[in-house]
Amino acid sequence: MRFAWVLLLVLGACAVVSAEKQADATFLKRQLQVLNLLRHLNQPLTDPELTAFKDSFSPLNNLNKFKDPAAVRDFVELVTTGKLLERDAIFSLFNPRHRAQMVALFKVLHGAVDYDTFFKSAVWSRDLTNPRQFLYAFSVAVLHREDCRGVILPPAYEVTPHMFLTTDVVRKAYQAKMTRTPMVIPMRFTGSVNNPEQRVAYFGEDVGMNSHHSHWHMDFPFWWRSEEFGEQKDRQGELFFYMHHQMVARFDAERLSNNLPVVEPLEWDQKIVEGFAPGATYENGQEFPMRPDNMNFGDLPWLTIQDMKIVEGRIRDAIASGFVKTTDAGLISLNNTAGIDLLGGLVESSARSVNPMFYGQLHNDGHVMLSKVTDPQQRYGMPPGVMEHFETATRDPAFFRLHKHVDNLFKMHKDQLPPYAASELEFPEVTIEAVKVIGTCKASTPNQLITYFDESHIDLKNAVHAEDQKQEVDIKAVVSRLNHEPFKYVITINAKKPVRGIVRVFLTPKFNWFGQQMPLDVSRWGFIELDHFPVSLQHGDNVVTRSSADSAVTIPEPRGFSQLMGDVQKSIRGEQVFTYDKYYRHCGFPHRLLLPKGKPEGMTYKLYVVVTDYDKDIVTAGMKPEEIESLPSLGYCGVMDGKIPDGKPMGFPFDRRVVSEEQFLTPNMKVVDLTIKNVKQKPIE
Ligand SMILES: *[C@@H]1O[C@H](CO)[C@@H](O)[C@H](O)[C@H]1NC(C)=O
Ligand SMILES: [Cu+2]
Repeated sequence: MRFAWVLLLVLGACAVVSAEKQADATFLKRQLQVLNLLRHLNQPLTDPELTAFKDSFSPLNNLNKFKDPAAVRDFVELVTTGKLLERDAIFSLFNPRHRAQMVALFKVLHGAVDYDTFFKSAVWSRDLTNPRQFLYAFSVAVLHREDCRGVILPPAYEVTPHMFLTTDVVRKAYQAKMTRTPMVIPMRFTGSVNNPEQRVAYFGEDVGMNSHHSHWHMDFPFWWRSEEFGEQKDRQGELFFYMHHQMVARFDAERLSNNLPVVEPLEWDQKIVEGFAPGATYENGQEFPMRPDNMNFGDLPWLTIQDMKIVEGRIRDAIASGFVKTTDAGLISLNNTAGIDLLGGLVESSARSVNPMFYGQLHNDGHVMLSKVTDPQQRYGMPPGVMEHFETATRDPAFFRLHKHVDNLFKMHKDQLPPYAASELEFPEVTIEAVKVIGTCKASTPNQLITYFDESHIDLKNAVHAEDQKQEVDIKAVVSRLNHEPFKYVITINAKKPVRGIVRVFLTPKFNWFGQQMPLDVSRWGFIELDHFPVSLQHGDNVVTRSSADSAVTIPEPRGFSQLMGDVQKSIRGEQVFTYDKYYRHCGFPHRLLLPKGKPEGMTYKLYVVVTDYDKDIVTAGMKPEEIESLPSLGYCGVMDGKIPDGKPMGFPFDRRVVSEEQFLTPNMKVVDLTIKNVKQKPIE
């Protein structure tokens, strides 16, 4: 459970309020139906209950059960006129036609006035629509419907395994299926030792991280119009900046752990030095294109490199001048803490962009340019590359290069803001006296943490067609993944009077690739946020203990499809209890990846801890600290509705320039060295 607990202090400490509830029969039934709906998504429904819904329900006969009957008619028209994307075509969210159809379906699903209508509409549309187009619309609807809170979507890598697995694994899965032999198939990372980039492939190809990234983009769709769909999406533009900024910082830390220099930003008129061979095949049999080394960007029929440079020039102008031009000839200042949110919307760009005609959609188009780089003029009918899907993009090292390019625009903006004044940094009542990090493994010594690689199984049942879904054999892929020992922070804080604070914890490599220590003003941009949490302090010394598992940026390992199905079925039979959490989030960095790998001989990092004033930072006055605590993955994924409780800019106080390191580090901050050691085997606890 998530809690910060303060020794020496019983009253006023943040207690845990678990948001978990025992599932009733209705919830269990719904959860089961959702799983059945997504099984063998590429094949028509066979489940008798769902097939009966499909045969008996028609949205046109239930128009009074939709908020927007016209939306239902529009989608039905797409179906009846045969305009929908073919089922075996490759759905791309970046393709305007594919997206418009998906939104048309989303409006039907999201606008159903009750759960029953929603679910039956989903069943009705499932076999009419392209499977991944359906999956995306359905998932976003589940994530945004009040009556679906707590419903768990099975991991994307088990619903659409082709998007995550290499071709050889899928082929072996088919062999296993044909011969009805249960099988565990090892999956290797792409590339070979001749390619230094392969040393960090375990990070870019981690299925949990790809899942986090794709869920972020479902929680914060760039096409979301809050006027139409409700939900304001508090600080969506800033989250776009910060979540991707953290992915890049995390990737760089991983590279340094593997003796690779930090990633270079892409430039539109320079070659893309590293190639990438995904070694994967779409469900329809088309191979994901591979990109040889040293390719140049090419003009697409509808978008040139020159267009990209012009749009980026306008964004740079806006940042440098401190003003953004609006469509009605107005100007909005960027010179404030809200500037980053505006800029995030502009750069992505999302439907929140204040002027998409003028500032374009730099980031989205960057994805498309990279996706189509091997066949820019579309002469050879190549399918989209991995960069065109949020669930596959991070496999390609170019993803991080594109995002470093984008991140540098945000840095340019942040560097223009005035550095924080002492009054904004200090918390005069509070002094951090000591910080210690303690691992739970037997071999651990204080301030030394251990990482290792372990194995994870991916259920492949959905990767192969099944004639008879009842007689399935167990087929799994086994992948190697980074993990770390559990640890806790022990922070001694002195308070001059009883106060509430927010503890913010950041990690950064101590040395750069050249082995030099970096000034804080340089290193700060690579800080990885490990956690932030509220704490109640009493007068005098307080020893605050916090478990790594409670991190505000990570989520625990999700349950696999089979396990989830088994748990639900057993609970329906009354053999076990199923609990659910209405705040459950699919978005969140996998907890396993909280720490960078480090080195076998140990690698030195710096841990920065900052305590700020809770009563100044929190903007959700009605919310208690323990309620804030029960919101998972706040740090990178914000909240699904309402306001993000912490009003400080994301990454505070390291998001702005540091003029003098000595003056910057006020007594409410503390830095300690920390070693991360990568060992061959999971250490004994
Ligand atoms: C930005 O605003 C600050 C006050 O918050 C001011 O001191 C500074 O001069 C402004 N910068 C520009 C470029 O206007
Ligand atoms: Cu992204």
